[in-house]
Amino acid sequence: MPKSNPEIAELFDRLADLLDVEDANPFRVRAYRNAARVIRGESRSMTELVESGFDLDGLPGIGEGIAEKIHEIVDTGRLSQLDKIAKRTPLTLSDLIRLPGLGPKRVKTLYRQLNIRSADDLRRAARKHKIRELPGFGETLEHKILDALDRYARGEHRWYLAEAEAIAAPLVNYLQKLDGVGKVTVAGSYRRRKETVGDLDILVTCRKGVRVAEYFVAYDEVESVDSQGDTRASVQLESGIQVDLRVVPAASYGAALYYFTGSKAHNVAVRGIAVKRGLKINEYGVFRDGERIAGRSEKEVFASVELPYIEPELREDRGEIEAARKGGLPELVTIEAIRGDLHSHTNATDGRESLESMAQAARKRGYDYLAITDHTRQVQVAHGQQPEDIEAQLDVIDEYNARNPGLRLLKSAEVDILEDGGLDLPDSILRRLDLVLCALHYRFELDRKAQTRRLLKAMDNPHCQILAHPLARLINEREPLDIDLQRILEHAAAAGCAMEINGQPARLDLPDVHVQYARSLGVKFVLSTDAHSTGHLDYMRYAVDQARRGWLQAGDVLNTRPLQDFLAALRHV
Ligand code: DGT
Ligand code: CA
Ligand code: CA
Repeated sequence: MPKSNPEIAELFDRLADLLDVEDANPFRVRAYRNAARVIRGESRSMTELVESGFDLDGLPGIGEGIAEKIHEIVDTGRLSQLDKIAKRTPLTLSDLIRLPGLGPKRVKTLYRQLNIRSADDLRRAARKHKIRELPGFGETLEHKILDALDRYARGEHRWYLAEAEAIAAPLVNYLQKLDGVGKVTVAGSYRRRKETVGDLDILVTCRKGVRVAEYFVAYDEVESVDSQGDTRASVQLESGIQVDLRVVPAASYGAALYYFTGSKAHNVAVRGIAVKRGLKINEYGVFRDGERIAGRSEKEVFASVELPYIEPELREDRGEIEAARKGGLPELVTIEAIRGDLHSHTNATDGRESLESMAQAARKRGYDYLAITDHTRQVQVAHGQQPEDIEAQLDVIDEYNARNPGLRLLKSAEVDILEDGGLDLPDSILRRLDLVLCALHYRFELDRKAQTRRLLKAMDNPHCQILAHPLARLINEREPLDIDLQRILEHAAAAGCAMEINGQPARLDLPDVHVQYARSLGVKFVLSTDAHSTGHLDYMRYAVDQARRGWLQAGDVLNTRPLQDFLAALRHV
């Protein structure tokens, strides 16, 4: 089974982690991490590039040695150097690195100072409060580690939706290849487009007698089979994700799809309505007095309880059933409605590609506009630009626009929000921008009062038109800011400052539930990718997914508007 780019990148990340714990040459470690980032951001498939004879070491950050390793992974599915190191490292140590709050540096400390080699060692040490005494750890982290260990022990790791997609796509493809198979659909939280998924739930219809479960467990990536029957099977893949398979007859497909799409809370609520009408809904159909009256399609199932079709993204029992009853369901925004991307980086800061390449890629997607939002000076880790560099970039953009009609590049910057709530560019430059995006990149740990004040103050600057990734969280890695979000959203609504829904798979910020609430306050939104390469422009669909889960319609999203309309709809000084 060919490895996807995220899977290949993962191998390089693991290699970097393990070498790091071993105190290997930091330049090597960095080179592997860098390679992982490049591979993850590459829009073309590594496997296809290798197979077409493409010269990989032409890619930025990929030298000859790494190119060879990519070839090895594509050819054999493995990375022998990683296997070798994994063998001499206590295997569980490499798993500890992935716990939230840990990482190679801290795992190295645990290993060196307390000889911790496994999750059990770690739990024991934490319970004896030995962890909090280590330099750079502390009591909060000790609690966090214990929590993470509990979740880990219960097998509750959650996967980014984007990771789940990279794993599901080839599996769906494989299932479809079996003769006699009809529909193959991934249901569950995946179909509801939740920001993370716990496992994959796959539904298959087929001709009578086709042995789908048998074929499923023979999939190359299956590591272990937890259970297997004629119409169902549960397996764990090598990536660690669990997959549940259900085989259903076409006559029950709609009912099964409805049931396994969930959410459980939504299903329970709808089943309650059915019971009041003397109906029974289960995964086989809708029944009255034992007779099946619906089940072939989801529409039929909804119709049996006199509800219109409810989109999967809304099925969370967060008001959708009542809205459906009253004919008040939102008409959800779609990816086709998006006219431009408002958050992108070039190689002037931490992006990988030139301004021209980014513009070209946006043009290819059919966008009307693309905002170039490189970092400002405060964000040194991302090579933030000095004000004079930004001004020079604005001239380049003007020239580009003069030479290239069609797509309009918007002059912008991702202006850093300083610790006191000030903005990292003088008003004289802010005035020259078509669009001002503001975001917070350091001092994430300020207390609620100070952090709230910081964001309110930033929005008080009338130039601040969009607050980007407002919670600054990284899923599975960094907690959201501790802020009084209600106050901030009310302030944003009053000031006309738009909230971003950032499409990066680990960000998805603002998150869905807050989006739904913010919408009720009249907050406006923009959907953006925060692209650091042309490939990342594809992340727009993840932003759209979360917007839909937050009940947004095209009218709630400013970048569904044509350029002039869009610019006019932004807050103005
Ligand atoms: P996940 O996997 O944690 O991201 O979330 P889901 O929603 O995919 O949950 P999962 O995989 O446990 O189950 C898939 C769907 O199957 C779920 O959304 C609704 C349905 N389901 C599972 N167990 C039950 C149950 O006990 N009652 C009902 N009504 N539905 C269930
Ligand atoms: Ca699931
Ligand atoms: Ca499941």
